[in-house]
Amino acid sequence: MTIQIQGELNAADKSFAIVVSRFNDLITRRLVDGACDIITRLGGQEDLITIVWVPGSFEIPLAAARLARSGKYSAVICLGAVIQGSTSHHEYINSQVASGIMQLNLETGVPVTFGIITCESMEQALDRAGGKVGNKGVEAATAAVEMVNLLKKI
Ligand code: INI
Repeated sequence: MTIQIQGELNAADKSFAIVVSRFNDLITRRLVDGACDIITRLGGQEDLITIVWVPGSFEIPLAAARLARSGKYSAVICLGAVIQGSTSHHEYINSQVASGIMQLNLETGVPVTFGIITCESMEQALDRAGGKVGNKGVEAATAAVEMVNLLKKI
């Protein structure tokens, strides 16, 4: 018989840090709302959620690193919105932020989830911030809850 292990979607008594970019805050505020809403719906407490605002997505990994290493949080949830412009600027931000966040997961052992929308237009971003394609903040927070519980078992 196979052994199958997965993390429960139970956020009770867990503390979460949310790092969120102020750049494109029309979008990122919706991601924060989605993340906080799902954490409390999964049994988490609002007073165990800390929200840290940074200027732009590029600054997310440094703040997330400080939070992950502090030992105060069960998981760190990273939220941002990088919308493609007329130059390749966004590509540098996306690749650096994604690899910075992955590196933090492996170095700290603390789940650091990726809720950064990377898309071509404001319309696509709105679709992913509570519109017709869901909410990346909800996804990233749900993944954080699941990983915290999974890591306790393996
Ligand atoms: N930051 C974002 O979060 N999203 C963007 O779309 C974006 N664009 O397009 O420029 C952006 N730029 C700012 C960047 O994250 C840094 O804050 C800035 O370069 C200072 O380090």
